[in-house]
Amino acid sequence: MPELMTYEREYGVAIITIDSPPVNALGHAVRSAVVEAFEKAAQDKDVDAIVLTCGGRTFFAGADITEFGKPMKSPHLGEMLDVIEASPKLTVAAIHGTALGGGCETALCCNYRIAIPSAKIGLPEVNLGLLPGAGGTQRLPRLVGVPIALDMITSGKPINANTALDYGVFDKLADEVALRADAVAYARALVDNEAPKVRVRDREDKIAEYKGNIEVFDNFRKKNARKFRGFKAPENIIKCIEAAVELPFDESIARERELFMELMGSIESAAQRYVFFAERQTAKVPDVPNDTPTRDIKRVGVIGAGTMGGGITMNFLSAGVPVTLVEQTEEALDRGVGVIRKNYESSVRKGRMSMDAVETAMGFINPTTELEALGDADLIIEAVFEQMDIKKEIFGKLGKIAKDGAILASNTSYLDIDEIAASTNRPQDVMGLHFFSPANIMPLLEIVRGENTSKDLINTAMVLSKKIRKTPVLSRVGHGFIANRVMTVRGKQANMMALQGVSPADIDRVIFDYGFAMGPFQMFDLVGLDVIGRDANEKTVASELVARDRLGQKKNGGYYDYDENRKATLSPLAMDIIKEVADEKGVDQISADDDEILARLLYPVVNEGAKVLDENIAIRGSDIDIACIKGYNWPVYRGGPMFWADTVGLDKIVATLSDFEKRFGEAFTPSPFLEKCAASGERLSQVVNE
Ligand code: 3H9
Repeated sequence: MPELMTYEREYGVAIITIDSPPVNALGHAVRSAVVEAFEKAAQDKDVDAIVLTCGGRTFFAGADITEFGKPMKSPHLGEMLDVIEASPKLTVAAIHGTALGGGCETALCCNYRIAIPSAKIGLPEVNLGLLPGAGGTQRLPRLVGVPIALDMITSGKPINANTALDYGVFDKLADEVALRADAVAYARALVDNEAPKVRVRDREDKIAEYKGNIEVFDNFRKKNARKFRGFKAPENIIKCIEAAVELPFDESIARERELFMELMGSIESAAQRYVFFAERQTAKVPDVPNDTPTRDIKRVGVIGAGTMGGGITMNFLSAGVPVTLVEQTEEALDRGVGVIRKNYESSVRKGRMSMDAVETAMGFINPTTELEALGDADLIIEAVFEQMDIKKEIFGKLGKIAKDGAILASNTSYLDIDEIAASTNRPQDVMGLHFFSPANIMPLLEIVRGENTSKDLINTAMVLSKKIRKTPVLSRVGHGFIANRVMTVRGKQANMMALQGVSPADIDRVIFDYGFAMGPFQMFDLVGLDVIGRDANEKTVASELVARDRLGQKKNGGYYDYDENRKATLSPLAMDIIKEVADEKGVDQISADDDEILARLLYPVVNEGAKVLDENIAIRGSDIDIACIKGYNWPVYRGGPMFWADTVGLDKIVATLSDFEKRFGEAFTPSPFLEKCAASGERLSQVVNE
């Protein structure tokens, strides 16, 4: 372990270096060390200025999140910052890596900031359901003005060094490899030139013009209403910046504290902090340590240029990995490649990508109708129809075509990876890589581990997922794996309730109000009823709608009719069909209020999650949450189904499920594992299958 704090002196400048791996989080030991060092420098008569810097990979990445929720030990972050700000010697923060949250706030308490060109700075607390609670909402607007501060703090996105220099957050850029020397020289020069000891808190020039300007805040609220829906932190952040403009510093910082504490006690923030750590857990597999060897993936093959195959391909092209894309016919291939280009070009229109980058990405694609062209691929991902016999045939051929050591993966959503693996001569090289639609956008990647999948495949997939910017979640083989399996029950219950006479519009509204972007019927219409209803062997509302050429948004509407602006109204025809199907099946008509609608839709998801844990399909309860958040946009401030269930109370969920079981049948029978957790007080979000 490096020394936590070193104190050196050069040219009359004290250099305080903190080195607390991995990210120099401002935990109690670090705060104490900083205070001690600043007090020492204050007394040090050979010192005129102080450089505060960090060792390791980054400047302070923020408060230590693991301390949240526990009693805070003095010196608190605010106390530490007071010591820095009150320093009798001129102070310079020397920044590399990412100065985030409390790290940014620390830098803002120094008189000057110097950073290397690769450094970033920002206030990402909003992503934890919090606000910068150590003066960030008060000092940043004083440097950058109100509009930029509103954007930066409510988005949580860090800015790069050049932008920070432009905005006046950084005062100077250092040489990329000479931060320490440049910082010392800068501090020395500032002292020699009698530069003022600027305290950001005293500056008013960037905020004065916003005094009494309510509009700038209200317009910002209106513009972002959709984005902020359900989250508590953005509104509190806006209030803090209003206070920064309207109140004297000492009063507004007290207001910041109050609004910070309010968030700290909220379930929303607890959920988002849980998600932060849960996301970092998913790549950890108990019997596959991080030092397990990985296979080199230099070239990828994708079989199938349809919606999924195309989306999967884009992930690799964007990461600069060449892809051989295989289709059966030239027409299908041209169509697939055309869609990929169109998707990229739409990113250009949205300003997210340059045309040059599109051409670079497209240059990595090698379209072909020859399966044999996959002979040099290190990883082959099959993304064809969900039919076992077709998949087996392909994997049988791949066993002969693929080079030794190539990974053979299926993007199947439901099928048995072990059965697919058995059709090759190398089951140890077979795994599932399950992407979520649209595959170029949705961040979840389920890594499916078959009975014989070798461990290095799993580690390779974990590493690869980072490269293509996906969040990996490991699943054992089981119908629907994790995310689809637990979420399918929600769709089933939505259909059942509609047949019982509950309006699809009410069901969608309840789910929207819970925090999802849309309800199940809106989603069915968006995905396409032909896709949803394809596998149905029985008469369903969706299949009846399709029979009347109503495919959803893409053709004639579905559950809803859509006007030219895509504004939806519930379709009278769909309602007639629902009634017709319900009558034919003899479904009793039963009304439900909003609470019951929510419970009937989401408690079965919790129950299914408990089964997934019990069957060892998922390693952790938190992995299920991440799968639902990243694959189905489960609202992050609810923490996912398992965390949410813990906040509702497992006792209550079991009792409600038992009641539903009596009224509606075995679809609601509580899983014995859920009952066990409810009885023992174990939290689903904390379950780990070792
Ligand atoms: C705050 O500052 C509040 C204040 O305003 C007010 C207070 C009064 N604490 O992500 P990585 C761990 S709120 C504790 O894999 P990367 C992380 O869990 C804070 N631990 O690396 C992981 O542990 P493990 C505002 C932390 O290189 C390891 O470090 N700041 C913290 O991909 C490596 O992390 C933030 O929200 C922390 N603050 O990314 C920044 N941060 O190895 C949050 C990380 O055991 N952090 N860890 O799994 C990040 O965004 C990224 O970690 C960072 C590095 C960009 C820094």
